[in-house]
Amino acid sequence: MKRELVIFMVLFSIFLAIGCTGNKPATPAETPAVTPVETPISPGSNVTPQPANQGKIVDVVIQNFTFNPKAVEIMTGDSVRWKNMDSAIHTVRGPTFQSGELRKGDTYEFLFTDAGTYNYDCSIHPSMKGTVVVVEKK
Ligand SMILES: [Cu+2]
Repeated sequence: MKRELVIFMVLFSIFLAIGCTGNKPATPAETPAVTPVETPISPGSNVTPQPANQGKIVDVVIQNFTFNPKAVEIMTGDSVRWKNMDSAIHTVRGPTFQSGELRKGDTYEFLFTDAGTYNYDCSIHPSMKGTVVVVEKK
């Protein structure tokens, strides 16, 4: 609620500032059909509340038959998101996770909840290897 007020004030200030310069021709008709995106917080019982302490997402790009970066270090609760940028199909195969076939542009995301070192590869090209090191979040 407070944030919305601040946004409104900022927008209003900008509106005033533009109005004061007065030396610019009016911008071409703006489309008034912009509907604000309302996301009401309903107490629906089927809505799982987001954990307050959400981890970050670390990106790994699959390109030229290589995981890049080859090794990432994250905290428990963080996720790794792989994205295949090759024309070739790749997968991400680890001890506790397994993606489907990733075509160009496809992503696969896995949330790591347990600390440890996870060596993984591509099941189609097992010479492609990578490592995720998960450190216990204090
Ligand atoms: Cu591959």
